[in-house]
Amino acid sequence: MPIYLGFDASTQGLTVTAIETDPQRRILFSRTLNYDEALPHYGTRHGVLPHTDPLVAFSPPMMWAEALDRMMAALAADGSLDLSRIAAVSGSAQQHGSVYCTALAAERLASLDPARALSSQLTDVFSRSDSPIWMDASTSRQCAAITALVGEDILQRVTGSRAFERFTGPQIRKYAELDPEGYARTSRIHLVSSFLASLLVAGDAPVDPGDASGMNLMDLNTAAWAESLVHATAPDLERRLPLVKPSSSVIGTLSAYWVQRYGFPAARVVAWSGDNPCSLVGAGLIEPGIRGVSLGTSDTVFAYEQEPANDPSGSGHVFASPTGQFMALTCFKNGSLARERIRDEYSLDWSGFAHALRSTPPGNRGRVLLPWFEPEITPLVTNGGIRRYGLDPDDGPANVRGIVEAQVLSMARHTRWMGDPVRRIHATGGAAVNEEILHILADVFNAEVYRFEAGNSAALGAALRAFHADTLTQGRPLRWPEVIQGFVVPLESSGIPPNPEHVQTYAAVAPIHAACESHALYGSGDPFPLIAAFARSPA
Ligand code: XUL
Repeated sequence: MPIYLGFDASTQGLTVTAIETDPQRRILFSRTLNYDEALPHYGTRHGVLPHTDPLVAFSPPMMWAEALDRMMAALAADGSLDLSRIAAVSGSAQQHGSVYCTALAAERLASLDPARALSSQLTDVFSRSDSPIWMDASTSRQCAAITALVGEDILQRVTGSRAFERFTGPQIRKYAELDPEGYARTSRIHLVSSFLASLLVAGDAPVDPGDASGMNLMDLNTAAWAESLVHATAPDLERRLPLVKPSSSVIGTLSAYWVQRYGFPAARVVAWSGDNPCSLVGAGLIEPGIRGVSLGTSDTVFAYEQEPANDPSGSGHVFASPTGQFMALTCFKNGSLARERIRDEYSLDWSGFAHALRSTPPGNRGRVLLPWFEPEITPLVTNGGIRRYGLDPDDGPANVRGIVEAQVLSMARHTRWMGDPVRRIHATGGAAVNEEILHILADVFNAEVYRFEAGNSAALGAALRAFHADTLTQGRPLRWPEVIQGFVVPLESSGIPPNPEHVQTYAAVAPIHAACESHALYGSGDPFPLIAAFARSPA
């Protein structure tokens, strides 16, 4: 009876989910380690190192290694899992972040001593001790330089995205420009996913096309590095990049370190991927017409695509899907941390937050709060700061409704390019437990919203990918609907239908929200007459 493990190294913590597929399909175990709480010696806040420049966001790669070591120790110590049944392991990680390794990394990994903690053996493997992560927005200059060399149209057509500040290519260019010596000392640049996979196999892991599509370096059609992009990014880059291998590749087995230190079997390790491609699987998006909405540190909206279809506005992305097709994705940076800021500003807990949503009218009387505490990815906002339109800062409940409505209206408007009428929404991520937020999703998108047992769809998706690859290796491949069956089952209490009256309200509020956004970003027409007209209209 095999067990499959799926890890998810997110911005704020590391989760592991264990599943069994036989005799019954079920989640056996799930645990999360929060970086700030469990590893305070790294000094992170929400998993990110404090920095004076609001555009910069770095995390220590050593912290991710130590978290993995701790989690493997916790799995072994727990006693509820029969480790000997673990057949395959895979993982998911926050996308775009990069880990810079020296030539010593291969040597150190090949000779790990099971008697000593992992982190104490990695002290000289990094050419830089910090990793730029997806929240970093400090590479506008590099994006412009790469775009000038390659052309925006080609960038978007070849890689699925125009140049984005958080994407790995512009980050590598910045490092090569600002610290050419450090860059010269770097012999391998990993993504967070391939770095953690490398630790499991004690070797040099490849990246999968799903995560590699977040780099501005891979040709989406061939799943290989695009030569023109690699050249436009940094000198002599190709030899520093990992191989790109299909998502279902078995890349090795758990190394002697894990076997001898904790008693794991030499289980197959399957290529890791990005959190969004893994969520696509874990949220059951293996057919068109469904939208995934992940309410996490970042809020993302994603969809399965048979063929790549680019966002004409340039703010969305096409990534490769681990199932072999494509995924459309738009990322909103001000997700859960922005909701938390409002919750804290009005001294609420989450149940008080939900109560505020219940006690205020849909549409918020036309008043709008733009939630850009941090510089925003979609729409592009370079100077953070929230904006209120018609909202009294002292009115806590209205501000709570204001932030959630603005987030969801923004999601709906900026993801229309994904095509296919939305039949249903699969909601995942921490905030998906809040039913009031799901009602707003259902009403704004005019689609039924479902929730699932596994709160962390990325970790579940990684475990399901391990299962899929394992059966493939054994010559009895399963189709994806068979892989997810029994795991991606809507919770009984979910299935929130849109309320037709509220759908109409949001159809009327959407242009007001759009006008506020244009006013805040481009100084276009004053939206107050629209707000006043809405407030006067019969309820
Ligand atoms: C996607 C993105 C985020 C990170 C967060 O493009 O930047 O969703 O993957 O984990």
